[in-house]
Parts: sequence; structure tokens; C-alpha cells
Amino acid sequence: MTPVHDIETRQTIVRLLSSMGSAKEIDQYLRRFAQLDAERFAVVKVGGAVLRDDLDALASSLAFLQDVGLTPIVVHGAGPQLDEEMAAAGIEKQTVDGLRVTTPAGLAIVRRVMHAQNLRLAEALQEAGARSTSIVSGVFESAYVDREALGLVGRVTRVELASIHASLRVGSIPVIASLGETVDGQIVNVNADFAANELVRVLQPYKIVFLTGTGGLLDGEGRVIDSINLSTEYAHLVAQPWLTGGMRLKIEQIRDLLDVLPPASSVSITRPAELAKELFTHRGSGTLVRR
Ligand code: X2W
Repeated sequence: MTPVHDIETRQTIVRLLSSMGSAKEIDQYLRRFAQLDAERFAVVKVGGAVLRDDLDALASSLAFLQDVGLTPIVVHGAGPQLDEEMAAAGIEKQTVDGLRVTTPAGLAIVRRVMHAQNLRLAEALQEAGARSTSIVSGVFESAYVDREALGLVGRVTRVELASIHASLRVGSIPVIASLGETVDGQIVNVNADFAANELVRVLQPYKIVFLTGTGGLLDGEGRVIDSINLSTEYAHLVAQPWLTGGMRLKIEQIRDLLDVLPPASSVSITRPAELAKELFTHRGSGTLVRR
């Protein structure tokens, strides 16, 4: 029995979260989550900027979920860290459609930085009292996106869930780096949003959360947009001049993702400190994207 199944523990959790919403709504969410397949609760994508700027809040928010018996599956990137390390090595940044051109010398940096960031998160989780399993290979079977134009960059062709299931079975948070592997065994650089999306397609989790430094999708004045209904607002949104390249890519991907998920699915973009509020209250936090 996990803590969400136990009434007394549930009451304690409700008290802990009481500043965020009414006891009734929090209890309602906890009961609903208790009925779900524990191995498909949530896929949480963590951007490199969050690892850099908000690691403590991230670790405690994820540890809290594990405490209540809702173990998330975490996929992370390391974009800003890669920018920094590549610049230090004198490698100029080049991207094509938001993907980083990756030479063999660049890939060596990608591997080192991804491993380092993965361990950093896994360790921060342990320090916050959570069990975590560091997974840096063997999940994302990949093919080259465009070897000529992009070099050692992959798109995921198959997701191997064995290590993720093994981690979840013992109640440990899988912490997965966005590195891929071709069938020939070549390690490739995979965009972390793409990796998270493929995992979501295969797992069909109940909750899909992108944790970003911005805490949501921002409008032209830098305010977080509460919710987006893609079926009525997509065309208007992507026509906005203030929508940045990264956010545009994200919205396009979320649209594609929602196309392959059950109709009731939604995707949340928020920040670590607001994760519990997003999961356990009607109002939520950050930006909720629906079809
Ligand atoms: C990304 C992988 C890291 C990433 C890159 O090299 O930046 C490609 O572009 P964030 O922090 O989640 O953006 N890979 C191919 O996606 O990190």
C-alpha cells in the first residue's frame, strides 16, 4: 500500500498542502491518483535551466511526490550547461530548427555534461530524502535526424522501458538523460523535449509536466498564460510575434503530442515550486495546454 491509499496519511498530506487549495479538492485529487496505474503517473521533463537555477525546489517537489506514493518519471536536458561548456571549449553554437549541430568533439562534451547533470539531479533527490535511479543510456534507441546537416543528433525510434520499470518497481524515481543510441551503438545527442515526448507516447501517463525556468508560457508582456485550448487558440497563438523560437517549438510539439493521447489529456508547463499546486488543485499553476 502506498501512502495515498492510507486515509490517515492522506489527511496529513492534505494538511501539508492546505495553503494551496481547499482540503476537499486536494483530497479529491489524491483519491483519484491513488486509483491510477502507479507506473504511469507522470512524466516530468526538466529543462537544463531548472537544474541550474532551481535544483533545491526541484528535488524537494519531486521527493514530496515520492513520499505520497506518486513516483514521477523524470527526463532532463542540459541546454544552458552545454552552451557554456561548448563556448569554453571554443565550439561555436550552431542550431538547425532548434537542434544543436553536434560534431564528434561536441558529442564528447554532450556526454560529459549530460552525465554530470544527471548525477547532480539524482544526488539532489537523495539529499532531499528521495530514492532515485540514474539512467544515462539504454532508453532511447535513435536514428540520425540528418547526419549531413546536424551530425551526431538523434530522433527517438524506440523507447526501451525495462530500466524505467525496474526503477519504479522499487519505488525509485527514474532520472533519465536525453542521450540516444543508434542500433550500431553510436551515442547521439537528443533534444530533451523530443525524448520526453517519445516517452509520453509510449507510456501514456496520466500527467505530463514540463518544468521550465519561466514557469509557463509567457505572453507578450512576460505574464504566464493560464491555459491554452489548442483547438480554438492554436492558429492565433503561433501567429503572435512575441512567441519565441523555443516556446513555438514547444507548443508545436505539445500539439503533436496531444494528438496521440486520449482526449482528456493535458500538458502543464510550470516551475518546480508550483508542481504540487499544479497537480493537486483545480486552479493549478503555470500554463495548462489542452486540445
Ligand atoms: C539538446 C539536448 C539538451 C536539451 C542540446 O544539445 O541542447 C539537441 O539540440 P534543455 O535544457 O531541455 O533544452 N539537444 C539535439 O534539450 O536541454
